[in-house]
Parts: sequence; C-alpha cells; structure tokens
Amino acid sequence: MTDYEAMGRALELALRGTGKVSPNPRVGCVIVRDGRIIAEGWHDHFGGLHAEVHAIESATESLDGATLVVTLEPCIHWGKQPPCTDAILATKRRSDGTIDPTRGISRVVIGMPDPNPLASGGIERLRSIGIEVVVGVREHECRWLNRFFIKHVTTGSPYVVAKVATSLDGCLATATGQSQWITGEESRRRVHALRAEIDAVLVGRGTVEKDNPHLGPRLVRGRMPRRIVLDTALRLDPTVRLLCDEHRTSTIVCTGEQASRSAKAEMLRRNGVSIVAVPLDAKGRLSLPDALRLLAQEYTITSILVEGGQQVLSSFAEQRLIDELHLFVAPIIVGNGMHAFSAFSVSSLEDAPCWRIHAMGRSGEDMHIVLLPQQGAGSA
Ligand code: AOF
Ligand code: ZN
Repeated sequence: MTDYEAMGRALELALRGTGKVSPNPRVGCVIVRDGRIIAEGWHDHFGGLHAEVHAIESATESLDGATLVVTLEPCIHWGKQPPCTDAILATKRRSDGTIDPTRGISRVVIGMPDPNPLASGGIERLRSIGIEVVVGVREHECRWLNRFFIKHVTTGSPYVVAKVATSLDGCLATATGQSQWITGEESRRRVHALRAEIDAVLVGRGTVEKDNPHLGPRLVRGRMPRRIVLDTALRLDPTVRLLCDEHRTSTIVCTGEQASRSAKAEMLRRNGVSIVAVPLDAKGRLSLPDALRLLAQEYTITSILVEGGQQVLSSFAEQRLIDELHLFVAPIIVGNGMHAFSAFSVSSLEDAPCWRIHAMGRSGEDMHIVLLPQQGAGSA
C-alpha cells in the first residue's frame, strides 16, 4: 500500500466527523504495517479523541515499525485532548519509560501542517525524537477538506459559501416573484447536503418573509445548522417559523445596534433566539465584515451558507465576501425576471467580481457549477 493510497483512506475516515467536529478540523488517520492497514481512527465529534489517538487505541497488533498516516499535522498542545505527538511517542516507550527507537511507530506521513498556532509544531517534535516524517501527501485534498477550519483559524472570519439557484438566463424568480421551484429535486438535495456540512445558513429578512423557510437539511440525514437572518431594523414578523419552531434556539438575528436594544429584541431573546448587534456601514446597512467577525467570535461559526435573497447575495458578491459559489442552473428561460445579483452594478468590466470554475457537472436535469474567486478578487 502506497502513502498515497493510505492517505486516501484517511481522507475518507475524516468525513465521518462531518457536521460534528466544528470548530475543529475533520481529521482521519490510518496505521500501516507490512503493506496493510492495521488500525483506523478519526476525529468524531468536537471535544472527542483526536484521530491519531483513536487509531493507536484501536490497534490490536504490534505497532513496531509501523507508519502512521494522518490528514493533519499531529498536535503538541493540551486542549480538550492531550497532545497526539505524546501518544505517538508513547508507542516507542519500554516498560521503564525510556525510548526504544526500534519499537512503535517509526514513520509519520502528514497531509498538511496545522495552521492553528496553538497546536502546530508536531512535525519538528516528531523529527526531533527520530521519527521519519513526510509532509504534503495529497495536501490539496486535505486543504480542501478543511477549508472552513483553515479560513476561520487564520483570519477569525468564517468561510462563506453562497448558493444560487437560477434559470438559464440567471434569474432567481419570475418578474412576479415566483421562485419555488426553479431547480429540481437533485439540486435541492445537494443544497441540503451543504446545510448538513456547514455551521450556519444565512438569509435576508425578505427571504424569510417571502418563503417562511425551515432551512434544515430535510432531504438528507444531518443535524440542523445555526440559522442566521440579516434584519437591519428588526422588522421581521415574529411569527415566522425560524423564530417559533423547536429549533428557534439555533436562530441568530443580526440587527443594528439600536434595534438590538429594543423591546422586540428583548422578547425574541426571551424566546431563546440569539441577537447579534452589528455596526452599520456608510450606506446604513449592516456591515457584513463586522457581522461575519462577530458570528465567528461570539458563536464560533467557522462556515456560513448564504442562500439569498437577491439583496444579500448582491451585497456579499459586491464586497467580495464569497469564498465559494454553488450555482445551480435549471434549463428554463424566464425572460424578464428577478436577476440573482442585480441589486449591485459595476461601472466597467474590470470591476466585476471574477470567478474560476472549480467543478461542474449535472445535477438531475440542472447544471451544478462550483466557482472560486479569481486570485486577488475574493477574500479567500
Ligand atoms: C490532531 N488530531 O484529530 C485533531 C486536531 O481542543 P482539542 O484538544 O480537541 O484541540 C483542537 C485543535 O487541535 C484544533 O484546533 C486543531 O488545531 C487540532 N486538531 N489535531 O492532531 C486531530 N482534531
Ligand atoms: Zn491531536
């Protein structure tokens, strides 16, 4: 078994933590000896065992001369869990506590360094105790797996994914506002899969009042994300589903500082809804960079799925705050309809946000295109 193949299995195992480990990264680990996998582990939920310790503890045969393959640099810090480098070193100890270089794990293969300054340093530590360390196997895939964690830990802001479902001619809805459902069942299922993976789903007040959405991942198995509504003056109808259903304690309303001190804000708080007071920008709208930073700081939200509507999508695009755009395009032409981003305009093409295609394919009868901001044009 090659390091590449073993890392492939570690990447698969890491996915078992999806939706459960945030704000931590998803991490997978395998231990290989004599060309086969003898133990597997993964970081299963926030606060739980780290992947390496999980793998080492589940081994039922000797680890002498084994290679440990892990998607992320093993940690050296005491957090909710003890340092993984200590657990690796412990496999080399004799019963009297001294190190025997011929025992235990002799080689460690790492997908990517840990960008968290509190935890990193494992590479040097392992090398200093005589373990052979290889770094960067399938690094690109490991970075993609943990793009939410990386953005959050390096910038203090969440990774922003935006989802747009349009007609062939770029409309969210007809001129009269009819939008359910332009795209088909498979596209809706894919959006629900994104909801199950992400920390929070974000919409504007207009969308809540128009669609009264649930925003949960009902078409797939998965937990309810936090639900965020942007509502500058707190004019939201208090009887909407997001503020009243059994998940209302997962709802966060971002509102202006003045509105956050109103009697209505107090009433919502009493019902279990969270209120975040956000400074206004020069145009009197909620400052989105501040809102993102506050959501990361106060609620440890590492990733957000922006679902609309047109105003919110336009503001995020205009301010270059989208790190990843999922475009679902249905094969239908609606003509003079409501365009996805028409609440902003550019004076010349040089000012237009540019994207590059990361992936594209078919989603039932629709197209699904994943786009990333072109270098220098986005925030990632
Ligand atoms: C690893 N293996 O499986 C994970 C790591 O509070 P703690 O102890 O859970 O530490 C969390 C930090 O440790 C997290 O921010 C990241 O830097 C690293 N996560 N490290 O060696 C793992 N989940
Ligand atoms: Zn660790």
